[in-house]
Amino acid sequence: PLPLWGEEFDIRQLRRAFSTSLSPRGEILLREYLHGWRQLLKFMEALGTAFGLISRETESKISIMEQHQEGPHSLHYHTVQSMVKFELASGLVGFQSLPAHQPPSGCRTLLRLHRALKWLELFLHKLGTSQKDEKSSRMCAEAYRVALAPYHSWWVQQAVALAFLAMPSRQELYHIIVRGEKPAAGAIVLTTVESLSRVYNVTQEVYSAHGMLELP
Ligand code: 1Q0
Repeated sequence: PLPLWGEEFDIRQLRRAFSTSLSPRGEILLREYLHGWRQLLKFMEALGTAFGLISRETESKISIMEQHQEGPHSLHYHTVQSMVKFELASGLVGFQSLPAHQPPSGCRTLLRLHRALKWLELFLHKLGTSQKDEKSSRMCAEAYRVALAPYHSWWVQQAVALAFLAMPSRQELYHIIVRGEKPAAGAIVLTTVESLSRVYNVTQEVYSAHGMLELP
């Protein structure tokens, strides 16, 4: 019933984007990282209007990062590490809230995506190890409670809870995610989880080393 999904979203592209975003020297390449997010956005957009708020919010965060990448300091927005170094040295991180005329910093914006990546990691891990009768909406909600809810207002939490009710079933999700390769479906999902979690862990270390896990 949802033919569009198959043509758009490709989990292998998603995995490739995130695994190539981690350079051999342990740097996170922002271009590839954001490319991975663009893939996820395709997925979300195909889920329909119930997910409009979530995809608009994601789009907005990706765009802010892209503006930094294309701005006058583009060279510094090559990797997560170079961005952190640059914004720290220039006083642009925004440890207290930034004045309204200043665009949101790369660091605080990436932090939002970074937390959401944890949600995805937890959710996909649940999906990849789930039994046939488990509910995807429940897997979503449990991952959300751990990874994102603590950072969201009550209103956002209510809106997200509603969206989860519109989540496709586990079987439909598998259908979109891995189309042809049914026998290995769980394995494909779990390899993706591994790439996501490597990237997540490196980012987490960088942010925690600079006391940047709670930027307003
Ligand atoms: C498809 C379902 C995904 C649901 C994931 C839960 C995320 C809900 C986030 C909703 C946020 C909308 C309202 C705004 C929140 C902001 O306050 C908050 C903080 O930003 P700020 O500037 O106010 O401090 N923003 C965020 O936390 C950013 C959240 C970004 C949302 C990321 C959603 C992750 C989606 C992943 C793709 C789903 C694909 C699932 C299957 C993948 C198959 C391989």
